[in-house]
Amino acid sequence: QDLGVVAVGFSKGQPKEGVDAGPEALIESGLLTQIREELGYKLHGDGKVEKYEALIATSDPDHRGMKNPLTTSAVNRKISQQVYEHAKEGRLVLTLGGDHSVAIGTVTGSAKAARERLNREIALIWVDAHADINTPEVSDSGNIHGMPVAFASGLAKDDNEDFFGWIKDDMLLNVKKLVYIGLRDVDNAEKKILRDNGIKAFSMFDVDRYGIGRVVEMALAYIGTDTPIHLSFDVDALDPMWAPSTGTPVRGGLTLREGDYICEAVHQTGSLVAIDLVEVNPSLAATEAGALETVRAGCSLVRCALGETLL
Ligand code: DIR
Ligand code: MN
Ligand code: MN
Ligand code: MN
Repeated sequence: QDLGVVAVGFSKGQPKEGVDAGPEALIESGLLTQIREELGYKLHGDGKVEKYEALIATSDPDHRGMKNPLTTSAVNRKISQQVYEHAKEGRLVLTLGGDHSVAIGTVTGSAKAARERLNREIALIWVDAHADINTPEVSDSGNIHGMPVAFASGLAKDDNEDFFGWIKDDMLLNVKKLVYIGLRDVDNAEKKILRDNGIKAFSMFDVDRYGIGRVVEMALAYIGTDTPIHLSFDVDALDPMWAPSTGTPVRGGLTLREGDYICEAVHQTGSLVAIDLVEVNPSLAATEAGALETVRAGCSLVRCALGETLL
């Protein structure tokens, strides 16, 4: 199968440096080689990490409380185009982040391609400790990595093309096709957005209550069959025991096996069209071993989503 790879060295959706080095660490540990040689995918894209230097604004003042809004908008506009171009060729698209703001680009790109190529709306499975659905007005932090679902679904919008106004209707995610797994640190304003919009969410409470097998079964049943699936996996969905080297770790998360299981089950549907693996920040762990463990966990998730572990 053909796999489009987009390696995004971007960190300005949040304040901590180093998450832009995530894709390089994943690739250096051999991820793309394994995908090519052991899993047999044909890779498209040059495998180089993009830094989008030409798109970094020299002056980027806050807009509606958002930090680095011009740069984050411009970089995501480019990512959206890159993902769209792979997806419209029928390639499965793998995006390595970078902070989770990059999903504004990935989700809008795959939503547009699925409408054009398959005449379908995508479903989005968002695996994360956080809901990332703040609008600029309700966000406490102003960090755009806490807003990607709002922008990708049209819950947040802006008329100005320089501030995400480039997101047109044919690029939008239908919130009825969104399902969360792993939530445990959701802001009050986000809880209200989830309630008001009837958004399907499985928190860690549900994982404990039903077990990961039934949670994924319910999530996939909610999406329905014959729907292209975009999987956006924030490595902080995993417990810090497995993925300590990330910007906003939250205890009480998924085990590595539970994360891998989600990826395996989504692969098994045969409907996967795009995968994001984000928020691996090799510079944040207390020990070098912690950074290495996080990279290994990220690689494991991606390989599972590509079918490695299924017999
Ligand atoms: C918080 C933290 N909800 C915010 N969000 C994220 O800044 O909006 N941390 N995404 O990873
Ligand atoms: Mn998160
Ligand atoms: Mn929070
Ligand atoms: Mn996230």
